Amino acid sequence: MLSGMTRRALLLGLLLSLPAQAATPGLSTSPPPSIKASLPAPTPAPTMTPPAPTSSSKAAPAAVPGTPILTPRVVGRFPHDPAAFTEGLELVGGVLFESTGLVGESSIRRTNPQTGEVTQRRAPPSNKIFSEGLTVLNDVVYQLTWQDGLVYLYDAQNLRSLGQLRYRGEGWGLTNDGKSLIMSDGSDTLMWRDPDTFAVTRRVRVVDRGAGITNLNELEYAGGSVYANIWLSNKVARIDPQSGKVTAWIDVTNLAREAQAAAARAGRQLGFDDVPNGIAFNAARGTLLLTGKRWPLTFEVKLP
Ligand SMILES: [Ca+2]
Repeated sequence: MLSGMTRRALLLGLLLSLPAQAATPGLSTSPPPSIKASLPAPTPAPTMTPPAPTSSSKAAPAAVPGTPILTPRVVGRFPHDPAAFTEGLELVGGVLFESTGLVGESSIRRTNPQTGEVTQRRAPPSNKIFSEGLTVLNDVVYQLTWQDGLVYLYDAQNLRSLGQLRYRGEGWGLTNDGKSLIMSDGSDTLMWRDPDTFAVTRRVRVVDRGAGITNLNELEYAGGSVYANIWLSNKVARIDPQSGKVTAWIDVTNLAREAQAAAARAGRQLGFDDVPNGIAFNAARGTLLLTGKRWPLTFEVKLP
């Protein structure tokens, strides 16, 4: 018969042994459930993981809410020239302007947004030019070049040449806020430029929770935000133009998959660089038109 003291000692010994049993080598690498529950939810696709803060995860407590990830709702699908290596897209006055890249294939186009028909097309002055982003301001189309330091100006009504301006560095994406041109060059910085001289008037670094976001590509100014395709990803950043902060990520993985499937049905495969690139705001409908390089479709989407 055990004394009360002995029973308490045995019970205490049993209780003390439980944590030791739980801490077996096989379990020690998994964080306790309470820690897992406090980690951010898994993102829809690997490419949607926002870049980690450069200063290490210690600087980002799990309690800090992440930047919202939005999944667009498709409300329309339209044909898109599967040969178009899209570098710029903008809807003005019912005309969908498109710029396409690659040496020997570059062009500027006026297209029908409903049918995808190219109603007018112009090649750059030299067949060595790689065209990039485009925007339309005050009836003038501005079209960037990748590494030639030239922006071509065209009459938006008929694509008649209006000359050219020069800049330093690479040209990637272009849009405007009604007063200034806004340009990307593959870095994490957006540049505001004077439409008459193309001089830089302002620079803003794009950041998500302190980390610079590089590879900013095709741009669109809509509803007070700048939207940017992130090159070689299924991410579109929604950026506050004042602070440069990413206010949301738009996950276009489903659109990329559907474009890939549509291309496969037509007997071809999209390549690694046939990425989402092309954002045009339809102000009348409050929607965005999204496409990609050599995609057979342009999607009309609403954001949640
Ligand atoms: Ca655009």
